[in-house]
Parts: sequence; structure tokens; C-alpha cells
Amino acid sequence: MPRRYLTTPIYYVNDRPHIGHLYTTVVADALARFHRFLGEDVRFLTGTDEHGQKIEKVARAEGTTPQAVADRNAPTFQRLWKRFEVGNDDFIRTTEARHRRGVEALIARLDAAGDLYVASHEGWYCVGCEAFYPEKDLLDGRCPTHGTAAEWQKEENVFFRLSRYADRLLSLYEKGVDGRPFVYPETRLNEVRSFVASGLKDLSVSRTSIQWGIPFPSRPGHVVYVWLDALTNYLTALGFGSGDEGLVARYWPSGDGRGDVRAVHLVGKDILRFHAVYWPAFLMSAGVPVPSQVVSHGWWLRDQMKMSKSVGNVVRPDDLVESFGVDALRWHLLAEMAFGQDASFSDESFLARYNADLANGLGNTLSRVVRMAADAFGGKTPSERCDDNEVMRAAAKAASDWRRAFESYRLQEAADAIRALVTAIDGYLTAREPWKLVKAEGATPALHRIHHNALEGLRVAAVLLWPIAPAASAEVLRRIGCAAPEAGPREGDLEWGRIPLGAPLVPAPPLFPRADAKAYFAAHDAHKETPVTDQPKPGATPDGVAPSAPSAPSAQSANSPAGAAPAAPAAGVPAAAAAAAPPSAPSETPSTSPSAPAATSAEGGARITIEEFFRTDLRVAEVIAAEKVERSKKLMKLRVRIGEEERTLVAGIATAYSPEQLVGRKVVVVANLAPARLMGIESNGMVLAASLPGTGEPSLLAVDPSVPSGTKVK
Ligand code: ME8
Repeated sequence: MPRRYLTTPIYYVNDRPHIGHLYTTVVADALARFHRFLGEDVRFLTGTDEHGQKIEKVARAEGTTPQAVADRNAPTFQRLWKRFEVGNDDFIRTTEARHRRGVEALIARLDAAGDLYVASHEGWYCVGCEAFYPEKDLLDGRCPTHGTAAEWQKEENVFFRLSRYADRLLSLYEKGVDGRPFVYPETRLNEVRSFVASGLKDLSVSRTSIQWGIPFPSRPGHVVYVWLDALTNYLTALGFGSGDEGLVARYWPSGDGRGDVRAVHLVGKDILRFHAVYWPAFLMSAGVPVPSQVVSHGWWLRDQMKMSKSVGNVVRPDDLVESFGVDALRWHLLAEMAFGQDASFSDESFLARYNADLANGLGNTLSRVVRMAADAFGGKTPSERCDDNEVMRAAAKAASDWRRAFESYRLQEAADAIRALVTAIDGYLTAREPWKLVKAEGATPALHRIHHNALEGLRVAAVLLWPIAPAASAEVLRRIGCAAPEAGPREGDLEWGRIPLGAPLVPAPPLFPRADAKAYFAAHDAHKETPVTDQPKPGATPDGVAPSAPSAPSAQSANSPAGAAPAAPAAGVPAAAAAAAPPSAPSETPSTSPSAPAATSAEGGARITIEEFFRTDLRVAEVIAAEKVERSKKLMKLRVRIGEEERTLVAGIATAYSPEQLVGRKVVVVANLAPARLMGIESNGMVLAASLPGTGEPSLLAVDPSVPSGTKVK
């Protein structure tokens, strides 16, 4: 029987989980379910990474011990995975004794291979990544992933002879493992290959500047570098170094192609190098076969930046789950992100997809089909089956598309296949009009067959839904009169015609009630008036609107003084995002200019260079919808189109313009402004307006209507 070992990264315990962690874990869970569905022997591992400088820093700041921080946060991951029905077989914590033993065993092998030596070392370190960076890879001295300032660190370290393994690594990338590329997708394989081809330096694998870690064997004062410690979890969780290596033998590839055993590490692209370069090199040195594949996905972005605690732009799953349930979020994560690429997370797109795919799509079709069949056949499933019809063909196609999608990690396409099947069922019913037939002819055999097809199509859709949204899958099955197997469906359940004949149907309230986006945002914002990136301006009026007292004419933001508090960078927002703050937001940023060149502007403020000006991305936008913000005199919520993209922004122009005057109008917006939450609405950009002398009334900059939206203004 094929054996599959699937792992997620082990997450740092310096924080609670967010949507990014949830994504990887749900993808891994869906893959594990898919392999179980195929009847394979699956082991699924996740866990927490509890050592290192990051955790030590948090503990110091809190005046507690790193172990206490780990003990507090590790269970938040465990609880969330449980809530999301993640079926991991094991959860490893790197502070466990079984892990420490395994790390010591691996290090003993690296040492025996002659791959460890001591040398002094200095360089730029990013605590967020727990890694040194060559200066050329930093952006203005900041980490390219986290945007935080790198620290110069100098110490004596144990080094691993990584440089020795460059050729073997390149050959691994060239040949792959058992006929499959070692890194997926291919673009990532190319990145890793060129990293190694450009030359490998030996890697520092111990730290003396921190204490929180596994003591380095035979090196007093050194702790094991957190990545050597963490990566080894994939083996220690199988009992490596424990004396009982039964699970290693069962789930770790033998390296000689014996047996159909595959170990797949699922990771975000941020940690690909650790998994695709350092990890296989450690294993080669230790004489342990490399894993079968490292599969890397893209990032969930918020405001064009990787969602991460260091950046401070994370979305927690709590609110969405509270309102829409676990399966709605599982579905969204897997259906929305094209695997391997980055995707933006927004409540708006979540609600749109929820309504389209789940409320109007699957949920509505289910309610319709169950209600019609129950009415026609006394609350039971039909008693005639039909083995040649278009729903059957659509189900077979959906199943094969779905399978292909799972096999190549394109989970968004697996979701597409389910959606296509539901659409086909809908189309079939529309064409057959069973509601007319039942009125005209009663419950004829033909009517039985039509409903059989629709219900059976839904049953197949529910089976396909199982890896993605397991609870919803079981509920669909229950409502259409099928018992949902405890361990989930198996491949045989895709066979057409398995729905029991004459079994009780269970009409019930909508599985996914339609979401009222307006009501959701109103309720949500009433609870949470927290700014996304801005802090409330001192002296702002209760609706978040700053008192307006502009005295001289100035080209100003329609979101700022005459409107509401504009974006000011919050702590933790990297300079790149903060730099997009409006150059003309005088009342909020009166004297924050870090350097004051001699030249002054018309208002006497410091002049900026052309490069500084070009950091502001000005675009022509078309207003496609406008409405006054409730409880605010000045704010107008605008939906604008900037080229292909649509956005919501809030502008302080309601005293001067009505919604009717705005829709269809072209305006100039600052397109790269960090978002701000104004009266509970996330504003993504700012409309430019002049502030009229005396009154401060905004007057929108005029744009020739023939200029296409999205055009750059400079
Ligand atoms: O790196 N989008 O832990 P970590 C998508 N402990 N996925 C994201 C994400 C985002 N914005 N943010 C996080 C570590 N992730 C190490 C791993 S493994 C031996 C050690 C997911 O808590 C993604 O899988 O920073 C990413 O690789 C991982 O969380 C990083 O988690």
C-alpha cells in the first residue's frame, strides 16, 4: 500500500496562529484526506517551533520564561487545528525530550561525517527569519521578507560544511526523487537551483548569544541553531534517535526507490531555502535519505505585504469563523489562492466568494433539490435510478478533474471542479423543469429519475468536498439520505448510483445562509474599531473626523484634514509602507519629516526630491459607486475602478458632493497609500481634492473624462 508522510512547517510560538498558518495547515489536511480517500497509509504531522531568539525576545519583553511563552501559545495552535477539523496524527513541540534526543543524534552524525567545525562569525541577522543575510540581499538594511531592520551579530559558532554539498544538491534538483521534481512548483525549483549554483557558504549552526535552545552537544555555551533544531522535527516525530525507528522505516523514504513511500514537506515560499537546501544537505551529511518533495505555496498578502506578525497586518480566523463557520473559511482559503502564487486576503472577497460558491451555489442547490424531491416523494429519495444522463457525465468529469488537481496540488482547481458539478446539476434541473412535470403528471418514473440524478450528483459533489470542507460534506450527505462514513468517504464512493432508494430526506435550514455584507461589516466594525494601520488622531471627533481648520489653499487629501484621520504608520509597519503616507497631511504629520532640506514648498514646508514624489503612486480612477457613511457628516464611501482593479476608499467630500454627482466621475487617487480604517470602513487609497480657502470645502481635482482609469498621474 502506498505510504504518505505529509508535514506542515512547525510554527513559531511567539504568536497565535493567523490566516497564513491556517492556510498551510488546511492545505496539508486536505492533501492528507485526499490520500486517505485513495486508501493510502497516511501520516500527517504538524507542530510548533519553540526555541530561538524570537521566543527568547518575547519572553524577555514579557518578563517571563521562553518555556512559559511556548506553553501558552502552543495550545492555541492545537486548539485551532482541532476546531478546523485538522486530522494530524501527531503534534511535535521542539521542547519535547523526544525531539532533543533526535537532534542530538543527527548532530552526532554530522560530526562523525567531519562536517562540523568552529569559527568566528559576524553578519546581518533577521530575528523574524532567524537567519543571517548577506548585505546585498537586504533592502535598505531591512529584511526582504519582514521589512524589519537586520541586526549586526558577531560570535563564535559551530559551522556546518554546507559548501561540500553543492554538487549533490544540484544533482538532486536535476534528477528529482523517484521521477518527481524535488521542489514544486518549477519556478521555485529554479530559484533554489540558482541559489545553490551561485555558490554555497558554510552555515553557522550554533549560537552563543542566546541561551534558549537545545545545548549543542560537546560545545558548552553553544545552543543549536534554531533551523537545524526545527528541521529535524520531521524525523524526530517519527522516533529518529529514540531506539524505536519503526515509524521512520514506515514513512521515511528508503532512498533506493523500495516501496511506494513519499515524504512531502509543505511550506510557504519564505522558508523554501531552509527546506530545499539546508535540510537535504544535513540529511546527506547524516547519511539519511532526503524527503521526496518540498512543495511551496505563495503568501497571503494584506495591503500588498506578506501577512505576518512582524509586519503587523495579520488576519485572525476568529471573526470569520464566528460568523460563517469553519468550512466556509477552509473553502475560501483553498478556492481563492492559486497554489504557488500570492493572493490578497480581504473580507470583501471572502463574502463575495461565500455568497457565490456556498450560499447561492452549493447551499441553494441542496435546499432546492431536497425540498423538491421531498415534496414529490413523501419526504424520501426517489425509488428509480438512472445510469445515463448529463449529471452522471458531469460528475465523472468533476471527479477526474478534481483528482488531477489534487495530485498536482492545484487545490483551487479541485474547488472549481466541485463548483462546476453543482452548476451542472442546476442547469440540468432548469432544463428538465421537474416542478412543472410533477404538477402535470405527478410522481412518474421519469420524475424519479430526474431527482435521482440531481441527488446523486449532489452526493458525488459532497464526496469531492470532503477533503476541503469535511463537516459540510457530511451534512450534505446526511440531508440527502446517505450515511456519512465516520472515517470519511473512500474512492469507491465516487461510483455512480450509491444513493439509497426510498431513504428519508432531511429538509433543513440553509446550509450556508446568504451573507448580508453590509450588515456583516456594520456589526463587525461596531465590535472592532481598531485601525488597520493608523492610530486615531488625537482630537478627532467621535466619528473619527478631524476638526477641519485649514487656513490656506492647498492641494490636500480628501481623506485628510477636511475628512478624517488619514493613515499614519503604526508601529511595526515597515518604512516602505509608511512612506506611502500623504505628503500633504499637515495636521496629522506636522513635523515628522526625518530630515529637513533647506528648500521649502509654497506653504513653507520642506521640499521633497523627485524620487520622494515618485514614491507616491497617483492614478486616475473612476467612481463606480458612492454612498454617504452613516453617522458622519463628511465621509463618503466610494467604490472606484483603477484599471482592472476595484477598491473601496473613504473620502471627506460628503459636504461638497452627493453620491449622484460622483458616480461615473474620474478622480485622482493615491493608489499606494497604506490602508486606514475610517468609521469602521477600510479605505484603500485617497482621493485628491483642493481645500478651498476660508471654508476648507473640498474641490475634487478635475480629470478629462477621456483619460482611461488606471492611468498614471505624474
Ligand atoms: O518559519 N501566507 O515558522 P512561522 C501564507 N518555525 N503562509 C504563511 C503566511 C502568509 N502570509 N505566514 C505564515 C517558521 N505562513 C519556522 C518553520 S519548519 C521546520 C520551521 C505559513 O511561524 C507558511 O507555511 O514563521 C510559512 O512558511 C509558515 O507559516 C511560517 O511559519
